[in-house]
Amino acid sequence: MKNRHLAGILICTIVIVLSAVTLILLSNSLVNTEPPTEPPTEPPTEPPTEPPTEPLHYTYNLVNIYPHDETAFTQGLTFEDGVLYESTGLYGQSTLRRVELETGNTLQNYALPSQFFGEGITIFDDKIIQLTWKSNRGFVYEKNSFELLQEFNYPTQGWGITHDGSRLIMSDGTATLYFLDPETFTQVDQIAVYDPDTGPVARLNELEYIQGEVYANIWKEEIIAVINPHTGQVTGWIDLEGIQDLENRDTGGVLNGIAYDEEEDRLFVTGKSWSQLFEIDLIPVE
Ligand SMILES: [Ca+2]
Repeated sequence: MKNRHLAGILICTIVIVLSAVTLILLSNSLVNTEPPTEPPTEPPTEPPTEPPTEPLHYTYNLVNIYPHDETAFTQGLTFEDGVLYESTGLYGQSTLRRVELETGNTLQNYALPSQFFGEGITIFDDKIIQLTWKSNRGFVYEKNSFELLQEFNYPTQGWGITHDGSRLIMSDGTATLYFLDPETFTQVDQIAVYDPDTGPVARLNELEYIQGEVYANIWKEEIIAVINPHTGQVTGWIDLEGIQDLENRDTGGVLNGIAYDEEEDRLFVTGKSWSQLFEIDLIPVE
């Protein structure tokens, strides 16, 4: 009798323990299968788009006139550390040079091999990057010594070049701007430049990145386009009509060369074989 009683107690205990374990497992599984209690998600939002706006129009005021070497067939121009850096074109005459703003004197000069036609330049960190016109060849120099450090290739013609602090921005005479990795020189993006009223804007030439926008000479015109580098839209037109007449002679050379002094907020323009370089202020036109 005693053994049967003990067995009964044992069986009851086992049943109770098993029931408890089952209940715990069940309750856990219930908890685990509950749907996640995340708040309802917002409906997907469209990426921000910038609606086209009418381009602004500018004319100019002359602030200063500086001498410019009229033998310099200007194809690239930029300003850094208080001096101009300039690239000149023509076969057998192409150079990279450092130029004193106030006198126009060439402080340092590097002659390109005669098979290269120099084009745009930009300074990225301590390196000068120079394009050539139809050779698909770019050159990288040490900024101070002009020592040639590297060459690279690109598939298009080379016209203007600037940078936005992280990417090189390049033109090739079409309505396209190309974005290149500054270390590998591979293309990482491109945009089509357009005016919301008139469509594609071709013949983009010498470039300068100024306060978040790309300024581009339009080849053979006394006009600079101000371009949003994210959308390609022209946000402003700078009409420099008459500036070439200030040369008071027919150089045959067109406006080409935009440089910006970021520290003193000065904007410089010149042209191919012009004897002067102009500092200008932009004046909005109603
Ligand atoms: Ca420039």
